[in-house]
Amino acid sequence: MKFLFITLFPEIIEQATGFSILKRALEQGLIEVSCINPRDFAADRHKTVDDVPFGGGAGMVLKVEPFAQAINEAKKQLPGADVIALCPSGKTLIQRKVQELASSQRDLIFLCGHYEGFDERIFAWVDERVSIGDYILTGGELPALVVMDAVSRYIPGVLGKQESTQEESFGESLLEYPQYTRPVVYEDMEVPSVLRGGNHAEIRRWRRREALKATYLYRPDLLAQSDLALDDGMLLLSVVKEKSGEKNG
Ligand code: 4H7
Repeated sequence: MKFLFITLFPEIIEQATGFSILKRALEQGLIEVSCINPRDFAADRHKTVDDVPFGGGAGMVLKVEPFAQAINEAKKQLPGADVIALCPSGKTLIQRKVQELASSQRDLIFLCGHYEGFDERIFAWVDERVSIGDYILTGGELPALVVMDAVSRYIPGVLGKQESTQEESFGESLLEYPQYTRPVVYEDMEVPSVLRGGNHAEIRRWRRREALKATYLYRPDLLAQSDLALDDGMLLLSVVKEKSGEKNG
């Protein structure tokens, strides 16, 4: 899958893709990353990409021509790609959307604004607006990298067998169970004994209960979306009872 970033700061993208799993995926040719800088399409000798807003007001607005030309060039390089603008007015990214973007197999062109917003006319070149959450950032580069990172995990071969997306959080609308490694005791804190015995059915049940417990304690809103089996209901009930016992002595 190919990702093309339209950005005034390609160094941010180059820096962020040089590590760990994404670096390996690039080296293996499972993903490709490139950038187009709208400044290269600026018409004047000062390479101007922004201008004062019509109607007045503080700040500057990103000019439509260099950004539109950058998108046209991007579409020439990646025919059939989706153009996604990262902006606070976009639909909030969720895991389901990540899965959809990955399974569509279409390449992605990310349009990143910085400091200022876009001239509204640029959205005629955009297929969809995506936000990574309800907060304001200085630019769209970090959100675009977040989308690419999340999507890349679903591309076959990007994750090893070890790290697979099969039994993870949010796919199932539950948080993950807690994990431990050596040492068995650290500053009085002990690894739960069930994990050190070899009873795999017992371990599976403990992990399921802990996943339900974590979700109940930290993200109870997720329980409403998760479609639990009867066994899960029983485990959850035992968690709730345990918690109410702790509270009331
Ligand atoms: C596009 C349009 C994404 C990009 C406007 C981008 C948060 C997110 C940006 C803006 C982003 C997100 C212009 C909005 C300047 C803020 C003061 C860059 N912020 N800006 N305004 N949540 N900022 O995904």
